[in-house]
Amino acid sequence: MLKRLIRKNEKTISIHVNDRKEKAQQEQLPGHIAIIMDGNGRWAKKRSLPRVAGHHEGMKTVKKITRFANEVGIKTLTLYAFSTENWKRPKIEVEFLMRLPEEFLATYLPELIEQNVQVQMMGNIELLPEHTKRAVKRAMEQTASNDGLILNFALNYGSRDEIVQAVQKIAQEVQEGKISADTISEDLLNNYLMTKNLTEPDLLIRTSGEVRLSNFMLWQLAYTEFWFTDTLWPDFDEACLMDAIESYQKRNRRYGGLKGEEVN
Ligand code: V07
Repeated sequence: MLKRLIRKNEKTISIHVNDRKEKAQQEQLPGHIAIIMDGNGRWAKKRSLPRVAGHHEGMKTVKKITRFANEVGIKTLTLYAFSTENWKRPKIEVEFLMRLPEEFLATYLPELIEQNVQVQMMGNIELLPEHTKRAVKRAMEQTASNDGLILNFALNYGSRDEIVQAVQKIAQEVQEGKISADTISEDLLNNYLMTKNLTEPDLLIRTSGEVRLSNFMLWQLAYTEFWFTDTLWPDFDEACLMDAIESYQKRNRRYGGLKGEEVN
């Protein structure tokens, strides 16, 4: 595994990711990490490879980071795999992307089961191709009783879409007399979102140098710490995740238990 070299007092100290992991585990970890996995196309372009080669390499990074997040003791990992906007990409690319969940699960589901990982999805799964739907539903079923890391894929997910769906459902229940309008609260709305069974993300990571949310978890990220890196997703590794976690812990320490709300 990668070592990071630090120059300190004229001495070069190498810190193994495992040491960093153990150190981080002695402090409060981000319970829920959400990642916008950007830069797969750019990674491929740099190598004169087709974009899909970047997506495929990105899938390998998903395995590596899932394994490591579980080892560190992260409780929930949400990964933005396919947005509602991604349908606008060339048909051939969309078709390739829609094969990735199957390929990923064919090679990795046994390990996920063994590692007690629970696979979840958020997004409009029903609109996925039949073969993709079958694979992801099977993975959710087969891991439903696991109580280790929750691996939550955002597939055909858009945050505004999620909020609109929630509002429609609430409006319908008001109309049917099941709830009254004056009981609508943040807590109630939370219960109509696709994340209703999850904690809010503590840490958001976006790779590849872009610094925007791109319609990802707009409601849920209200108090989340953001961490951006220029590293392209296929190049992202355990040491990068430790950078993000350590940065989170440093900020958390600075709050001294006040916890983010003192914005004034
Ligand atoms: C996808 C690889 C990661 C970089 C971002 C785009 C390409 C893993 C999955 C996946 C999804 C559901 C599931 C198991 C695996 C995936 C898509 C794209 C559409 F149950 N990676 N990955 N799905 N990429």
